[in-house]
Parts: sequence; structure tokens; C-alpha cells
Amino acid sequence: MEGFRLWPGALDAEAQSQLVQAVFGALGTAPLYRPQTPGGRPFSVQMSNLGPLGWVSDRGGYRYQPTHPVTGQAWPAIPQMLLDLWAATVGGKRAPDACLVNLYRDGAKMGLHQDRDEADLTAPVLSISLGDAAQFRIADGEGRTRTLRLTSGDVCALTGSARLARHGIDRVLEGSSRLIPGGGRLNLTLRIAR
Ligand code: MD3
Ligand code: FE
Repeated sequence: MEGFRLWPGALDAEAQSQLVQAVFGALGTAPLYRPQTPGGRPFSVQMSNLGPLGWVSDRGGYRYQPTHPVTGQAWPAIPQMLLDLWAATVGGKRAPDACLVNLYRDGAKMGLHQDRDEADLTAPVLSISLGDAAQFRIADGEGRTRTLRLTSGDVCALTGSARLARHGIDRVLEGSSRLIPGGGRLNLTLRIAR
């Protein structure tokens, strides 16, 4: 698919554990929580954010905001490692201002959706997968759907026509990695929200 770029194993074991350490450290001040859909159902995925803006969902809808909805505190900074990874992969003039943290445990998954809450829908999204492997699905505009396995250390960039493609996580292969304390799959998505 045009605009979908995957770097399998872009992060080695050392980089992966450094990243997990940095993110779990930040989660001490911005704890994972389970947002509600606008319809009032809890997400199965636990979430938090890093950076000036964070993606949130509640009965008021989807939006980006500067503070954690539970603690009211500013989101912690995006680790430099991630800013460097953005520069090395998608590059461009702007740095990301939002990093959504998704933790999949206990059968959590994510239904097919589009990411369209960002001000500039042509700006790339960069995704980093850590921990358990997952079955990722992405659909093109013609109803063709592609599934691929995302494993720990994989990085993918969404630009061009892939940027508005419907995508989701069908299932996580629980116990396939021991990287994450307490188990599960951690996905980080770097974005330019505003
Ligand atoms: C394709 N996350 O946070 S990452 C999301 O693994 C999200 O947690 C999934 O979908 C996860 O919105 C998939 C790969 C990904 C991320 C963003 C995309 C694929 C994308 C944006 C547009 C198209
Ligand atoms: Fe998405």
C-alpha cells in the first residue's frame, strides 16, 4: 500500500529495553487509564500520552488536550530517543507534539478505525511496537485488507494514502515476549496533532 513503510526490527534489544524503561518511568506521572468511547463504553486498551498534547476520548468525543484526564497534570515529555527516531525515519520540518501510549493486556484489541483527529491529516504517524506480537490489519480504499504481524522493535510510518486508511489490532499473541513488566504489548504512536 502506498505510504505504508515498515522497518522490521528497527530497534535492537537494548534500544527496546531503554525505551520501555523511559516510557514506564513517565507513566509514573501519567498513569495508564482506560478511556471511554463517546458512546460510554470502556476501551479494552489502556492508554496514556507523552508530549505537549495527548489524545483522549470520553463522552464529549475524541480530542487532543495538554493534560491527563484523571490527574489533571501535564503529560510528561516525549523521550529524546523517540524524537531521534522520528527525525531518522519520517524527518520533515516539524517534530511530533503527541505520543499516544497504548497497552494491550488480557485480550485487549482495537477495532478498525481511521486516525483523523489531527489538524493536518497529511502529517505522518510513526508507530513503534514493543513486547508481545500483534496481528495488525490495514484496509485500502478499495476494500482490500492486509494483515501483518507487528513484533517487538518494529517501526512503521504512515504517510500518503495509508495515513487515512482504516486499521486496527485484531489480536495480541499473549506471552510471545517478556519485554514488558507485567506482560502485554506496548504501542507508541508519534504524531503532529496541531
Ligand atoms: C495506519 N494503534 O493508536 S499502530 C492508534 O498498535 C492505533 O496500538 C495501533 O491504531 C496499535 O491509533 C496500530 C500502527 C498504526 C498507527 C497509526 C496509523 C497504523 C496507522 C494511522 C493511520 C493509518
Ligand atoms: Fe489508529
